[in-house]
Amino acid sequence: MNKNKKIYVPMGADILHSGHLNIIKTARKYGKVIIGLFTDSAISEYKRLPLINYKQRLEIMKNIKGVDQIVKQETWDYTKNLQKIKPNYLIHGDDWKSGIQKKTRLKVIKILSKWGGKLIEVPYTDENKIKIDKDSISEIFFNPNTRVSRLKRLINSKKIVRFIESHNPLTGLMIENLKFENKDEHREFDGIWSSSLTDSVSNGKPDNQSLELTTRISNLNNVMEATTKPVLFDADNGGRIEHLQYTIRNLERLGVSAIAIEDKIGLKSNSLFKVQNKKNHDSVKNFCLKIKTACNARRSEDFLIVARIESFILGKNLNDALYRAESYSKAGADLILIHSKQDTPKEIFLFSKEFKKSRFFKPLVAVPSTYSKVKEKELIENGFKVVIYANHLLRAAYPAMEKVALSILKNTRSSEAEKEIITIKKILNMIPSN
Ligand code: SPV
Ligand code: MG
Repeated sequence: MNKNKKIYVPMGADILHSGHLNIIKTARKYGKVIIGLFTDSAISEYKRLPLINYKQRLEIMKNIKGVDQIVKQETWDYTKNLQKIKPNYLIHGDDWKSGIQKKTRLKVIKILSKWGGKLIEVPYTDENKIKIDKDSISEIFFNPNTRVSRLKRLINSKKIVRFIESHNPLTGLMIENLKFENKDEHREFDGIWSSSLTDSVSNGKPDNQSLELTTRISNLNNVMEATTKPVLFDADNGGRIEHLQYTIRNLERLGVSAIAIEDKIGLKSNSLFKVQNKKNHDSVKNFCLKIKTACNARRSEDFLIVARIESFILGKNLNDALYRAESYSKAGADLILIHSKQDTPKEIFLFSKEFKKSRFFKPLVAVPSTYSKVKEKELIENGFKVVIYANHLLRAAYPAMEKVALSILKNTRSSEAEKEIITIKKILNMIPSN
């Protein structure tokens, strides 16, 4: 080993296996091993958040034989670290010759060549071949406590955290596994929105709390069981303040990551209805008390309280919304959901522009149901950290089912509908143990 030579080894090292150790062993033969340990944010740019957080991974790495130094690798672009360290070699698995990382590879070769550095590629170790049983590993890591914390970790790691509604375990499973990938991007839903609207409607009830909280939580339990992603629970106005602590504890025990409570009182009606009763706006004082009660009830600081402002929904102005945002933030809210039923994001962007100036600023949540043309990039640019697609799966399912049912009525058989529906085998295969 030549200690004057520097070897850069980028690594996520979430679950260490013999593949990682082989790379380190190979690197040692060439010289001093410098691990570029990916941060949670770097990993979540392209992959799911690691099971083990950066701090823990760092601690493990420090104790691996043959590792001389560890540096933070904050993006998938190695340029900054390479230019600083000027390693003689970079070692990487040979799996990046195609796919998302192909461009990075070419860039690495070019940068290294500036000081005569070389890329060494070792055969990639397929985790499946070394019998890593991801399910049993997940079981160790996905206990309700670690699940609760994942939303906070995502918020700290990602530019935007993407939620979509799920109203039953099967939709939850779909959200769990769905991915979009092209040559330089990877996208998936980060979490599940447990919507009062879609829960109520899919149970044949209006969105006015006639579907009781206990029933919603008990249904949610089944969604929690089938999934691992963070859940944000829509608790309407949180119910009676005296009951709120029990709701919070119940949710936390299930592994839910956050509760959204809205500043409305009286008989609840859905926020997207045209006609709203201004009198149904809670007082700032009372709602702050609710937030404080919620904060005091939680066992873990990682369980997040989302305060939802209904000022724009109820026809109030920007000043009202801003005053509430600052007050709710001071009361302890972790995130502010600013709701709107306009068809453009104009009013919420005016709000975020002003709120960003406040020293009580908290990350913002958007629910672009009516202003659906807005792109996530614009939300990011305007200070939003969470986006919720609040009702889309239920709205997608209903017309599809109606079309098939109508086709059966029309044709007095189901054959014509076959092309519209998935096979029984596929639907059964959605359930992991099948
Ligand atoms: C829900 O999905 O239940 C919501 C969002 O609370 S909204 O329907 O816009 O009120
Ligand atoms: Mg709701």
